Amino acid sequence: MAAMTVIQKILAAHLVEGELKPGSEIKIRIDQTLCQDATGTMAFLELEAMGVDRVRTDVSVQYVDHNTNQMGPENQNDHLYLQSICSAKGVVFSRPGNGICHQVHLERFGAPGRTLLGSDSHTPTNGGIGMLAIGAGGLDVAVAMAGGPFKLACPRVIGVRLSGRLSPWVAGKDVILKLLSILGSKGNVDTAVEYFGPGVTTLSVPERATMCNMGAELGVTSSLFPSDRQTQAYLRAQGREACWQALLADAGAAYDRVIDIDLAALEPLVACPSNPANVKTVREVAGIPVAQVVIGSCTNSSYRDLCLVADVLAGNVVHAGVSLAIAPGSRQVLQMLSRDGRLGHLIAAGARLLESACGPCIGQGFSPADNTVTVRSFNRNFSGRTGSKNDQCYLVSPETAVATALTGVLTDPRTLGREYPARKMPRAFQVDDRLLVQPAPAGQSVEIVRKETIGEPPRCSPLAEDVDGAVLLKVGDKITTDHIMPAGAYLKYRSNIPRYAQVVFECFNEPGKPSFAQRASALRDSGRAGVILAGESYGQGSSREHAAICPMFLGIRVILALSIERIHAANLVNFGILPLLLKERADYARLEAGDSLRLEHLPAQLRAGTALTARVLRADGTEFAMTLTHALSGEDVEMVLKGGRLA
Ligand code: MIC
Ligand code: SF4
Repeated sequence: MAAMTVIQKILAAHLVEGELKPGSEIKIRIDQTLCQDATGTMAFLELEAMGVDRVRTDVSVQYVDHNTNQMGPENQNDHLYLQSICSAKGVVFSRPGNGICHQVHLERFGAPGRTLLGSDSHTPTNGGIGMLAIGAGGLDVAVAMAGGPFKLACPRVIGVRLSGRLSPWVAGKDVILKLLSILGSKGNVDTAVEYFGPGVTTLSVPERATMCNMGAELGVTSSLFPSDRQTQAYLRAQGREACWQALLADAGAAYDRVIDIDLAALEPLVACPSNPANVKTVREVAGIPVAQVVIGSCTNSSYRDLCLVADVLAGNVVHAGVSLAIAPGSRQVLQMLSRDGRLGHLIAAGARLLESACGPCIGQGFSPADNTVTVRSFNRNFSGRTGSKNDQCYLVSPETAVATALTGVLTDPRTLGREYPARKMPRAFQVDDRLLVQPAPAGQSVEIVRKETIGEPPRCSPLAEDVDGAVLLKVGDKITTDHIMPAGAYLKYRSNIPRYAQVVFECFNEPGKPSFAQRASALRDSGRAGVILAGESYGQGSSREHAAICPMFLGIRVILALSIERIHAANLVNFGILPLLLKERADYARLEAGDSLRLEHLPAQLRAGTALTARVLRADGTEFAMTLTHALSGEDVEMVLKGGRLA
């Protein structure tokens, strides 16, 4: 047998259907699933709609970490529903307060060599311990919970060869920012990243997890580290050594492409507004006045990260011009900071402590003031995601963030002139699983708590034989799911589709004019199909299937784009929206909002191959024909024609 990468080994061990050839469609068995509350409610409503009694995975966990603000009853309505449905269906429920899904999963559940499917795009965080962890829409995760395989394009594997050792004040975050500067945030669909080389052993599990976490910003299917002695030591310290296995790439394993990174040559980096791949050295932008620093999120809120932050803050007070907020990634992290006294340093320094949850990362509080800079240890800085319009959000390591909090200006931490606090991993983490609620035994009846804000997943009608559509909106490249479906203050409407749909594409609405939602529903009610026209890399970012469900609810049936990101494309198909690709930029350029689009004999065209013809009728009465393509499998075609997976 040919030499294999770790990713290929895990795929081979889980292959249910297909051939391990890059680009070809495969189905794999899923060992574990993870859901969070902002996507989980819909996933469980979908599981119920499928009539599934009990999940069939080895482990499924539901976390409450996104919707914890509780401004109004909606959030806790979701929590109560989730806790009861998890008990009934055999799913572990991680109570609010226990921490952010990816961090807690890494601590308490993830295992090398196994597969994890999560209804959150940063699920690959668990690649830090050699797990093949993939983000997907809630419906795909529901299918996996029901025991169904997960369908994906077999990824080509990019090998990132690490050599050397990080210098003081340079962090795992800087490595992934470097990789983002090389690979960019688009064009990496159906690719996976595997780290290897002599530098790997110098990186601790939390650093590895940070790097795998932000692989999501590359748009890759997954990122993964081999499982080695570091992994073993981490799992031992979590009291879980039994799940450890060594997992290394075979000598001579062939990567599709190899990227070399010398850890010793790296310096502190920063992702500038408003894309995670807009990377510069901190030196280049140092000195910008900063009004707010936030340390937390699933990227950088581990015990290791917060020890570093506390040690730097010890004995100091945060700069007078800066508001510093800190959200520990998990209750374990918070308990350990409390036990070792470091929590006291944070409090004394004036840090504003937030609960162990996503919080400001998803616009739940701490929105920055107008025309001020916010510096965050997070993974995304898409425009407006902080909850403030025209925000200026910079993404950095905890090292750079804490240095900045002390000086009040964006600061290269090496210039603090201080000794770098020792980075030692604990021999034993403080394990306390009492906020993990085990499900009721199979067969025991459980009352499902279904308050009135818990809706039903909306169904979609079959696609017509001849689709008569109109382009409602023309948007540019790199449109994220945050553009399509804003979170922030609207996150609490995740279980109420008619309400949430009112803010689809809100960022493109103009004052005094009908909103996108109004225009789309008017078109839908006239019996025509809504069409969105987009450039490259449509649907970047989060896995939220609401970016498909809510447009579908408003009558959007076709997305015409130059390219579409993996998770979003799958979500579109799951909810009956046809993702079509424009062959040429020239076609994108000549189409305008207001144009009519006719797709005749659509089922026959879709079944016949990957190219299809559309007729465009311009507002001025002129007409032209255009060739479009699609990347749908036979199964996808039938599903989208029927109106999606639930149909
Ligand atoms: C995000 O970081 O955007 C989220 C919120 O975690 C999303 C999921 C969601 O929208 O609920 C993600 O990354 O998938
Ligand atoms: Fe939560 Fe932010 Fe991580 Fe998404 S990226 S899971 S919102 S912490």
